[in-house]
Amino acid sequence: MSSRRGFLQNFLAGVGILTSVKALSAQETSMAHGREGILTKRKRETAASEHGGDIPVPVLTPDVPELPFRMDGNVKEFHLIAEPVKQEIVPGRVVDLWGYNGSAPGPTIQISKGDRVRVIVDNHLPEATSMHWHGFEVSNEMDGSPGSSQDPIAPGGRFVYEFTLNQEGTYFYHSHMAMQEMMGMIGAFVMHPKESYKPRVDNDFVIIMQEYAILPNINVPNSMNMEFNWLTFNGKSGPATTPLIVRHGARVRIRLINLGMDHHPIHLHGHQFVVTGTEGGRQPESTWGPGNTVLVGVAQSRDVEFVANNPGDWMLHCHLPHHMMNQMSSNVGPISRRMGMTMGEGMEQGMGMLRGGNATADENGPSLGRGMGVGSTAEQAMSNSPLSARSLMQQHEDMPGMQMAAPDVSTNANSVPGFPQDAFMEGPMMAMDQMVDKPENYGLRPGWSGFMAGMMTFVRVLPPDKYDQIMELRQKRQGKKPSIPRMEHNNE
Ligand SMILES: [Cu+2]
Repeated sequence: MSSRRGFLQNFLAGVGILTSVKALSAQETSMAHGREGILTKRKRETAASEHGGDIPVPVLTPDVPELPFRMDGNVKEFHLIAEPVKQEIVPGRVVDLWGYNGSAPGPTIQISKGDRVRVIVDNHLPEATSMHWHGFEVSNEMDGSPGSSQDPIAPGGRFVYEFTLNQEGTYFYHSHMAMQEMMGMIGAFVMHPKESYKPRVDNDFVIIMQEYAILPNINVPNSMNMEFNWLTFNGKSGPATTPLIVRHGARVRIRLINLGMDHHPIHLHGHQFVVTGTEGGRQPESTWGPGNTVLVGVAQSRDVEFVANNPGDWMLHCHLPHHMMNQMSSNVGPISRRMGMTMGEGMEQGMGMLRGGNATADENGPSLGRGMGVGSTAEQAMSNSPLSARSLMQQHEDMPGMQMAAPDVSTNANSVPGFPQDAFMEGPMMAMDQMVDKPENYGLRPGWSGFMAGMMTFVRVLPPDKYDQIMELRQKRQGKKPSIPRMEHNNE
């Protein structure tokens, strides 16, 4: 079998088409003998024999499509279209972003070390763009630096990039126009080694972190704002993020990519991991030390690996408290009802430099950190004002699918300074299990979705029977929906 065919099979396995059948038979055998160790060994042998070598498993980017390619001679040809996209961050919250091929972040590209790669970039945006290949060791004219290495790509224009890639690791592509980056214009570009690393991983995931400032009743991000209220993993905020599903005992790699204005300390529950790679590629094993939180700085990537030896539904999230929120903003009702206090007072206030009063005072609270007056609007003069549970629940009656259980608050709550903090932002009132129902969520504890927001997802470490159940459900769903990358142009 040619290695190209092998790679195609790997691709398909990665999107769940071939996975279950192969892994299952090996797995069933091993479980019958009750020996976990054999499972991994057999899977490796199966993969090695069927793919004609120890080829790395393809990456899976939950909630983001795979970019298909076609072979033109020995060149892998990809086609990216920079364009405005409608992105549903959580059920009912559709926003106007800019991305690639209908998605923000753009589709994931996977290649193997040594590949000759061509990427046709079309610009369907209303202004010029550029495409930078972040960390690529390519010739200067292929770097995508607007003005210096090439002219920007005009609206309606096209630029064809071509290079041979002799690197390995977690790279990405992005617009090199700064404000466009904050509209969503990034995608993962994974360069696989020819032979998988040792120890070999069973699952390989990509998570791209993005952040947007999109106030209520507005659909377009304020790309100048420095306080973000929508934080996403792969274009979704919790609970709409799709959990990473792994089998108990599997070795797992997660590739974390950050392109925004903030750094994100990504934390995994229940396990220790090691950082095995950066945006510069693989790190030597001598540098691997245990941790459970990795800081992914702006323009960086971090690969972490761990053995999923602890069964359960484990949170994986950014640990900045404000990044575990959805639609984080001050009380917003008056925006639609009356003129309130102007937001975005000026640059000093916008960046949090106070010249009078305290941070939560009436004169500062609503405007603090809300940008430099651009896209500013009005809101009530208190940032965390006491709320009536009843009125909030009445508002929720307009939102079909919300579970609307009563919040658990004491009768004197409104007399306690500081109340409310999380009472109306997470918990039973925010639960929407049904609205985000999907195979990967099957079997989660009822009400789970009320506590997942922003940059939060799960690593679900599942016993074999539950793992297989979810894989079957996922296969059924994929049979109905054409969410599979089109591979028909791949010349065999
Ligand atoms: Cu964060």
